[in-house]
Amino acid sequence: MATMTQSGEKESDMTGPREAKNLIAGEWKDAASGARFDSVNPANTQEVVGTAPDSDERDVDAAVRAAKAAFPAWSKLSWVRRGEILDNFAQLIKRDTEAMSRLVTRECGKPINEGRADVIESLHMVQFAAALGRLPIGECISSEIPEKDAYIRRKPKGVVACISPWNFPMAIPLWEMTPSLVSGNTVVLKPSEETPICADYLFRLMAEAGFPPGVINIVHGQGETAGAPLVAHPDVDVVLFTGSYQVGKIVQRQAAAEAHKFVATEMGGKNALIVLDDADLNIAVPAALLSAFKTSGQRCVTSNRLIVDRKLVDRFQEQFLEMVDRIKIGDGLREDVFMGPLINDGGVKKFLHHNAKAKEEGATVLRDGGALTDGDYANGHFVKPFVYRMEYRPNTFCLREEAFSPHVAIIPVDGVEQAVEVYNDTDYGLAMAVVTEDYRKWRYVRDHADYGLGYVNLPSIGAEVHLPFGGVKNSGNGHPSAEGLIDAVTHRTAFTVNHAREIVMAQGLSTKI
Ligand code: UN1
Repeated sequence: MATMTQSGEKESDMTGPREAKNLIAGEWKDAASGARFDSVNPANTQEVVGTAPDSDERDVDAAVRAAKAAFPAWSKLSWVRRGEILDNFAQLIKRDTEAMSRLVTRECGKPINEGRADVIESLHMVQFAAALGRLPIGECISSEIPEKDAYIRRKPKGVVACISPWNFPMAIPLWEMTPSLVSGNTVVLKPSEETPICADYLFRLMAEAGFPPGVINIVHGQGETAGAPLVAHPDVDVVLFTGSYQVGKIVQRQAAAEAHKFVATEMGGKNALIVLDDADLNIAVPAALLSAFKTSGQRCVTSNRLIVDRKLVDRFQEQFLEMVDRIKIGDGLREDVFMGPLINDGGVKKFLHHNAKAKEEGATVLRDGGALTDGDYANGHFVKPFVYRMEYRPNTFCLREEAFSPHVAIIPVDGVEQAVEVYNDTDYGLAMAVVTEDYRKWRYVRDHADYGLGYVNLPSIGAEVHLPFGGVKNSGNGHPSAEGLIDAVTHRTAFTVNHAREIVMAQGLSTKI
């Protein structure tokens, strides 16, 4: 018998394939070409989670036009009113949390606890943006001339194009969309082609929450045929991109073709956990496990490098491997699973390539992670952790390039200064965690390492939405996501009012005519 979820949907509807649609100007639509693509469960690729429109530039153009047409009325509403609609949306996420979490796990493979965390992070982002509707935004400042009042006001920029990845299929689209919406912009989302059904779920809730037609638009499809025309569209004012460095730099170049267009890119990382000689191993070992293997190493804040002081590296290694051997790998819907599958075949190939390179580069392999292909693993993209020890050498591929998989190096170092030197030897600079009891040492790391997100006695994962999320070097172009995006999607405009009966100029400028 079909059971009902809290949202009133039949359980059978939740587990059967769902049909995602584009939402353009308030109407649910197929792609102009009529083509569709499948989204499959990475734990069992024979299970089709749903299908989605394979859109092209015609659909993108219609969505951008709809967003542009909706902008004048939406931007004229008060921040408070827009925040109230976001609050409606937050209530719907609360209602559907469990169904959404299970969908995240089925569509991107993350274990159910991580599916729930993704949905909770989404809820937090919507709550944060809704609250912004009632917080003081902008500034009132004094002028040189007492009779003048000067203000800095935040104005929405217009149409915001959002391009989001599959690894946080609920949270990251909302990092991008909710600061844009509360500040008065309209949006077009092109979600990852790996997780269209999660994005469809979000849009069905947003439509139910009462966003007016054209304010929120979604166009499903592939990067080249739907993402590229969206980035290039002349009526797009802002592009918010979260994804790989390789794609992000193309997006940056494409968006730069138009002077008015602003782009914020959030890209990869080759992050690290630094374990110093005085570290508490009861913190360092679990912090290493969480940093390396949550989401099967597929977070941009994953640590592929464990930089450990030589004085305790052997003890650390022994305890770390003992925990690695206890990791349960499998279908994430099982509550006891710690590591789900990789997202697709390309992810497995990348993992195996990085492992082979590490061997070539002289790694001492401690756990030889390969693909799991038998029994329960036969139809999914499952792999085992790859763990190796390696003495540091500059310009080593496996120590510098992001693997986006459970590929982990233990690198012995001598002291905090060398730890930071090794940490900085990559073109990325996203997340850094250090384990130490000594405030002088963490202060040294704080001031000399390149990162956007720094942690002490914690893993390198687990940022909260009311902080800016972003990195330096090739990890981003300096415009962080989540809280940080308000700066990207609004203009800070200066506005000055004269209350005198005559004109008095700043800088002593004469008004004599
Ligand atoms: C990502 O790594 O791709 O900080 C996003 C975290 C999460 C977001 C990660 N809040 O781990």
